[in-house]
Amino acid sequence: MSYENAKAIFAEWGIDTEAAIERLAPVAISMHCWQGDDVVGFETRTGSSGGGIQATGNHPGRARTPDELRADLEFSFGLIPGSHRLNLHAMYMDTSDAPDRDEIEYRHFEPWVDWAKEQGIGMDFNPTFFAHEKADDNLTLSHPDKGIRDFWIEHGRRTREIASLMGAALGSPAVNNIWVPDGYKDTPVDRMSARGRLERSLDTMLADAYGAETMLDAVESKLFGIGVEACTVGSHEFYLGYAIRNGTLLCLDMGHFHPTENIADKLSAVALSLDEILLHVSRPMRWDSDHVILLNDDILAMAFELVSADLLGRTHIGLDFFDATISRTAAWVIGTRNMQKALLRAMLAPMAQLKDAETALDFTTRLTVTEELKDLPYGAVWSEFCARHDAPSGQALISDLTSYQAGVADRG
Ligand code: RNT
Ligand code: ZN
Repeated sequence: MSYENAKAIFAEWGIDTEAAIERLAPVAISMHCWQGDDVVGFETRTGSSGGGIQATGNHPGRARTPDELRADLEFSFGLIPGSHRLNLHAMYMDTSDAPDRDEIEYRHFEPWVDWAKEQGIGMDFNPTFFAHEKADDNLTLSHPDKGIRDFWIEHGRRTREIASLMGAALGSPAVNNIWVPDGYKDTPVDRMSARGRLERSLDTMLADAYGAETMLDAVESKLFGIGVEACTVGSHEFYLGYAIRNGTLLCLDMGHFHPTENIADKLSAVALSLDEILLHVSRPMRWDSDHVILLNDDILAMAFELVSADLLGRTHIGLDFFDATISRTAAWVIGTRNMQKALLRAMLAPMAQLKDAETALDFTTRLTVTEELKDLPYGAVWSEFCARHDAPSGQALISDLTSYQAGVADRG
């Protein structure tokens, strides 16, 4: 179907496709660097895997150097309509030095910032509290040993300074997201002390003040992880309270709740108590499996809530998935485009009509409209959006992805 025909069909519903296309364009998605190399990073001095983060698969083409990762990112961003952001983890330093986590400095990340400047994109940042010998017990900021806590506090303090310098250099605040793996495999007897230690470590780590125009702090909760099945110190309740008390962002990762919980439902609830929210959009399958996001009901519900509750202005949309069984660049491109497609669908909904029906307790109309909407020609509007941003869709997208993957398949 042509865009003009689709536009006319949406117009019959009172929906302005041009307005939706304009509204979607400035929504920047923060694409996570770690899909490109299976969360390995570029440190030379650590080889530990503590923290329970694991990618499955050995598909050819894993980026082994910062230059390879940047090349893959440039290619991928080229196939994603609009201008987006790079979300970098501290373990992705680009330097010939070998600083330990408590020794990192801005200069170790400067090549990334220079590259982002060239690309005209913003950056976000993350301390890396895993894949390190001092995280092998799955305890970092809440470790009973003060020396280990101090090591990780220093790491976190440094990432905040680095994020602030990144944000200043790029003219857009960098969200610095804190996720720690801390927890217990078996049932602990003193959860309170562990949570007290985590809180005090965070307080110390966050003591230095940085302007919101350069850096924003976020804290990410989790239900459980591999190796910490019994108790996660930084649970949802812990961080919800922490974020409200301390004015940080709260990061909601879609893989970090019970499998039947509706994460989209949480947005409007936490938004009443928080200024800003960070999302890790992900696709858990039976557990926090971090599959590439599909255009499925969960993502559509999340996008719908962001638009319906008018939260796009205070929600940072980050992605968090990693699959090493498929082309890594295809994973980025497909996942990021799916997030955009979901937002486009939400922006093409007759929101006022639906809200009016609900207010009038006319649930029949609400149901009829939401179901009829599913047959509207979203694909034609999406292709038009892609074309206006010089991004391919359909067969052209597939052939671009396939030929790039063929070019990286011989990486060792
Ligand atoms: C882990 C968290 C965290 C990580 C990244 C790499 O369960 O989701 O966000 O995936 O920091
Ligand atoms: Zn996450």
